Amino acid sequence: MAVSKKVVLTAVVAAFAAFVGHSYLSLQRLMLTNREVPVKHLNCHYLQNIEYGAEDITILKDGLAFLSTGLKFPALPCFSDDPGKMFVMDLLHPKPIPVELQIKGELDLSSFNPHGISVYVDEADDSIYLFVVNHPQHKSQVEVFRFVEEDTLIHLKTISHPFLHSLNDVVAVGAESFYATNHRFFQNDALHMLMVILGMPWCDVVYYSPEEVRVAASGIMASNGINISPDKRYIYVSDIIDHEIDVFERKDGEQLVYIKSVDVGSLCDNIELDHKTGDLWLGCHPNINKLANYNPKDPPGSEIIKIKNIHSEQPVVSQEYTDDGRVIMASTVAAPYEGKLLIGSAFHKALMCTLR
Ligand SMILES: [Ca+2]
Ligand SMILES: [Ca+2]
Ligand SMILES: [Ca+2]
Repeated sequence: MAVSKKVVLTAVVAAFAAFVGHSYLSLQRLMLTNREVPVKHLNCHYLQNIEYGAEDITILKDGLAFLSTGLKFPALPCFSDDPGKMFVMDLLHPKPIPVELQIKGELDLSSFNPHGISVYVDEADDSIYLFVVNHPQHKSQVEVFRFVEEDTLIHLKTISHPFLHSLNDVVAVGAESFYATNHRFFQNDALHMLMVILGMPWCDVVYYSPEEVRVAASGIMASNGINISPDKRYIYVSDIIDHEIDVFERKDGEQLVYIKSVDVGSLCDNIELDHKTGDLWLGCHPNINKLANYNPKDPPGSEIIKIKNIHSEQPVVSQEYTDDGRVIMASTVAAPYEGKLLIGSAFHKALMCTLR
């Protein structure tokens, strides 16, 4: 009896040790813990007024850039206690400078914590709607604003729903409708970690309209950035810990049909599109362990990746900019516009670079 107890105990300890070892190795592989990228710079300068992160940036066809800044997020460094802010910048200006947007309406600005953003231009009357993922008190909701005059956002409404539980990014497809990503399935940290270690693809994309809220796509390990092709036919989602971009086709009735995934070899965050070429530009984390365990002496780096011809048989994935964190830490977004590139970060500064 004593012998068999010993055998069982030994087997349990061995199984536990094997699980711990397996977990450690899978986390290293998912977080690209041992990855270092050689520095590859462009001609860039820091944007004025952006010191505490511009997690998401998007640029309209007429050169107007919107930036969400000052994100506070569990496990991410944050160097300011101020609430988050929205900025606008005109890239057609000879010396573009981000200007803080004044927010009017009912929104509580003291807990404003903006994350992913998207703009919808209503072609009927050129109205500009800004959709912003907001985490007041670490909750998840979407704020809808209308951009008026040069520097004002009018808050129209707050959208919250049980399906919109762990929001990261949003892409507007109408003045009142959008797709949004949930980057985790479980709220509980231990269960979330277990899901990641076991590689469970349980994250989703949710479609929202005033008439209907439903899961539009699932089978994703961690859905982060989301965006739409210039012809509005395709939706792209970054499956950040699976190191790939998922491509979906929009069908009648806002049904999303999975087409394929493109490997990027990095942990890519937000997705922006070149309006003219349709190329995808990705702000990525070359080694997310350095972001999760922030050490100013060995800071998290930045990596900007471009995908050309994503719908062809052989998409071209190229590294356009990398840094070891000495210039810019933790890039989350890269937005191109007419030979310029804006690079934003989770908690650090933002850059404007020249592409040609
Ligand atoms: Ca976005
Ligand atoms: Ca995947
Ligand atoms: Ca993001």
